[in-house]
Amino acid sequence: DRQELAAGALVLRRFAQPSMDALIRGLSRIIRQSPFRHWQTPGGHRMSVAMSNCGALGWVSDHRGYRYQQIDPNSGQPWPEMPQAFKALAKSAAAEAGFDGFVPDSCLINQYEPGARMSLHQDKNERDFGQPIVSVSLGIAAVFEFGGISRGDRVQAVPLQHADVMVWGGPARLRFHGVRKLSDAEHPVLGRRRINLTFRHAG
Ligand code: MD3
Ligand code: FE
Repeated sequence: DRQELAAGALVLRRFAQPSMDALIRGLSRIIRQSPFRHWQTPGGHRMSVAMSNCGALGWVSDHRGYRYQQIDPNSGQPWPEMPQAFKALAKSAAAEAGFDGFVPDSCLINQYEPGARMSLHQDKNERDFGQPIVSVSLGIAAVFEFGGISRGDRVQAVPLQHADVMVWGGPARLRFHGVRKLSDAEHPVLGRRRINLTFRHAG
């Protein structure tokens, strides 16, 4: 099941289902090595979403700003290696949207507990906006907000469920987006949370 929200914005419903066991095993290994933590925004606020990363580059935020870096600041070590099953899923989803040869070097792992949200923003910390972004939703359902190229443009509400995958490229790459405050629910495998994997070629 395939839905084009706008030019360059593709939703692939349940696309991650065949890889689910490997994704969950990979996730638990990563989180043992680099546990979820709440970054501070450059303005000094604690983010409601807890984050970790795997792959060569990890997205971090602190009083100095947002950036990608090779070292997990909490451990002083490189981020956990990106599991093969993560790379393979990101690559095949990107190919579905016409981005053959996508090789992610970064996977940001966002954990939303009930009440957590992500306000409307653009992803602008990557070097090459010609590279797509692939995102994978796991756990309880959330409402994704998909806006336009200006902050004030109207937003489309997109319900996202366990195993749904989205690919953002080309004209959609710099559109505003966010996640509505998560309602309380329980997923049989992941419990009372939503996890989102975001694959990028950041370097
Ligand atoms: C649309 N995460 O980490 S993923 C983020 O569900 C982020 O955790 C959300 O936005 C989440 O930056 C949404 C989907 C996504 C990612 C990047 C995009 C949608 C996008 C870039 C451009 C347009
Ligand atoms: Fe984003």
